[in-house]
Amino acid sequence: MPADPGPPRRRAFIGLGSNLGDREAELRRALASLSSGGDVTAASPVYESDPVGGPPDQPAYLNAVVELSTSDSPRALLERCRGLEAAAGRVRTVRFGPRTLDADLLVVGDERVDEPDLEVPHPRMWERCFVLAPLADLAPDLVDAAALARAGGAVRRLGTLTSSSDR
Ligand code: PH2
Ligand code: MG
Ligand code: MG
Repeated sequence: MPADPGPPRRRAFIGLGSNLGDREAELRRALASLSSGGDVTAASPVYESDPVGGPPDQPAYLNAVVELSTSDSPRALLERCRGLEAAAGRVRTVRFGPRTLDADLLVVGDERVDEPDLEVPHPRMWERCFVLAPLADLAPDLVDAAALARAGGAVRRLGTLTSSSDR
């Protein structure tokens, strides 16, 4: 009998952000931890941007997007995101306040989830160029130039996460 192929793999994207502590190290650690799951296929370049929303006088953010080819459910991916934030010692005080690590599930194939604690695709991703710019690098089929222009705002592209020698 042929082996059960298990649940199908889908293309999923997780957005990472940090504006507290060693921001680049936080993103690097999150990528390494996700990669240990064996289903990461790509990581975008890192982008720096001014904080959108939240209290005034916050440090600038670093953001990146990680691509997976995964059989995990959206709920399982949300749990992985929460695990990354907990490992980064994230403390939740004010909404959109500064954070060592924010890990947001953006897209899981063409699945739609609308639950109190989980919405997929991420409900605000199309308004945020700090999400769309790195996502467009990995998935130009999902984010075209018009979508990027509509998001507005400014991001500065830095180097890649996998190596510091190219910064
Ligand atoms: N995340 C937020 C709120 N504002 N601004 C930038 N530049 N980058 C972020 O990741 C970000 C933000 C809430 O998740
Ligand atoms: Mg977020
Ligand atoms: Mg979040």
